[in-house]
Amino acid sequence: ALALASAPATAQPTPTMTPDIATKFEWPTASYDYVKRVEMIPMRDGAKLYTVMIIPKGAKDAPILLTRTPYNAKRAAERSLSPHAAATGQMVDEPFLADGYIRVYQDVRGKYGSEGDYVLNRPIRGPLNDTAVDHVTDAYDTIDWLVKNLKESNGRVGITGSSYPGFTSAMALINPHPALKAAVPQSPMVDGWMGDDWFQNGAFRMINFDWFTSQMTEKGSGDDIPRQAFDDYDNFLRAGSAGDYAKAAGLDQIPAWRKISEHPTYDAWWQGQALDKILAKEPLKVPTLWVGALWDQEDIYGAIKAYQATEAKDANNDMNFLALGPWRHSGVNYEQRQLGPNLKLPGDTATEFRLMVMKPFLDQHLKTNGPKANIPPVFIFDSGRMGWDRLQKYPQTTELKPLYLNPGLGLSFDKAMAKGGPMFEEYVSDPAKPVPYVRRPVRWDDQDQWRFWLVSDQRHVDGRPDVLTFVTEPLKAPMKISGEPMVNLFASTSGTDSDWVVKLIDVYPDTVPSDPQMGGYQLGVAMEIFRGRYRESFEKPSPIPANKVQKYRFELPPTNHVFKPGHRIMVQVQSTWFPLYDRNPQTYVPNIFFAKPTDYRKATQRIYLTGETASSIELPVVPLQ
Ligand code: PG9
Repeated sequence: ALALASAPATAQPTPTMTPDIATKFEWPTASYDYVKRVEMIPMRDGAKLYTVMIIPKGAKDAPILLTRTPYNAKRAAERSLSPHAAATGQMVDEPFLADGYIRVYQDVRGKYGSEGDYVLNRPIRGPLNDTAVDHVTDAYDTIDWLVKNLKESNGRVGITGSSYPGFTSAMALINPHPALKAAVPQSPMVDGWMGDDWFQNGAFRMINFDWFTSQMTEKGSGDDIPRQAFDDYDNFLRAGSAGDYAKAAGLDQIPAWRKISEHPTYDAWWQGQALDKILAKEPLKVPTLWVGALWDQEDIYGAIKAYQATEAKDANNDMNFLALGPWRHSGVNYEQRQLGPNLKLPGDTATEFRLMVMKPFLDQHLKTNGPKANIPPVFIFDSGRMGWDRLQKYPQTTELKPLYLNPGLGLSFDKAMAKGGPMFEEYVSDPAKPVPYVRRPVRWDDQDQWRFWLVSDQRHVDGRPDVLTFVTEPLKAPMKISGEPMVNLFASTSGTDSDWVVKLIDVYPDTVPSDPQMGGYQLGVAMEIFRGRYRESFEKPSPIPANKVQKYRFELPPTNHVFKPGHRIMVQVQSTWFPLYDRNPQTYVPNIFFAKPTDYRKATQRIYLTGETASSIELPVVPLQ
């Protein structure tokens, strides 16, 4: 006979009009394979920081992996509301939680559940921070609490996270707590003026404005800036200067924007916050694996520069490690099989990295008697060969070989001689019609457009009258570069200020039978902008003398790339990259944030190609392995 389910006997039936929202609700978690513990951890100044701990049930002698984030610790620790630990943390956490690690997420002070004041990129205590606390002390106090209060732990802590959490990971390395045994800062924000989120060589990354409102209009999540038009190219262009755009969007109410707009140059304020400079002072005390991405659209600078700054004092080459993967910003923590609609990778390179390098590295240092990891000092992807290289150092060479921009829009290792005076190519840069950085419409809320724009086909601007394109013949033999190429541009402008954008591009053969959509593809290998007013000093900008040849020397982002036979090498030069960067008015003004509409003027730009003023890109050419 069927047993009929019967309602549990209650003393009184629930009255119909009882409000139906539970007064208190808790998931029954008895069967879960982990415990989630939430604590407000006290810091030395009394502020308490919201901290979530995912503790596998039965954990003992367990390593701890910590992330300190401004992006909502509670949410980070609940990717899914699952009974399984491995599904509740982020994708990157799966193998750690499955292996018994304790995973900890904490809101930085002043954000989401944490008390205290939020200061964007809170500087270390000293001239820029007269409080008793910074991310150094907050990391220290947190680690101290964790090892004293988590009886399941083995007292060994690692710290990791990407971007802002990469920055807080790097901060923990300064006067580290003795229980901090390893760090994996991923795409850390290291120098916001030189090359991470806010500026690149002094050109302002205007596209970031939504970050101010989404992060700093509320303690929790704010919104993006409302848009007039569908295309952000129109929205930013109509606004005028970056300052005008910010004002119209109400950003003057946000202190972080006011501070940034008051510091347009690389002054003591920016220099005092540059983490690579701070980290360079002392040898690393904690084994550190710096992780960067070759196509990082937000923080392409931090990982490589922090690695280079700390490498000098790594006498035995056993504390400081570098990994550069074929990824977008923070892509290391997700799947990376393909970048954008076209560029295919040989598999899920990010998961492969996490399992082959990151996990063994942390296991070695965090597990009790952790097994030695088989990890080279530098693990870097070759973005032409499409495979990993294991290197002893990076860059592989400091000897650079100039590839010259030749008359007739050629590109070769031969310098052209001046015949009857220097030769040049010219274009007119018009701030009223700036070169778009992606094919329009430009949409900040199109996550894929933003995330993968660095690999987008540069044919979308090739042929524009304000973009010069120099190209080699198809290569007969492979050529490998491994290091940071150096731009050596000799240029004049008819204005008194100017931006220079230089892109090193791999042009695929006309036909790629195995992957037809890659036929003729123009893949950016390393691309950078330089604001001309800083050619002599980043601290003290100066007007450019009109129509006089000036030398602009600046580094491109890191490369590790084989240009294959049949491919061609291309260099594109232009003077706007919009609205990723604010427009240079091309007339010298004290602060470009507040340029007036009449300051924006067309300019004739000349790139010099011969003799003493032969422009080139100096390449770190290395033998093929
Ligand atoms: N790139 C972001 C950021 C870091 C630091 C400051 C501001 C923004 C991030 O992804 O966290």
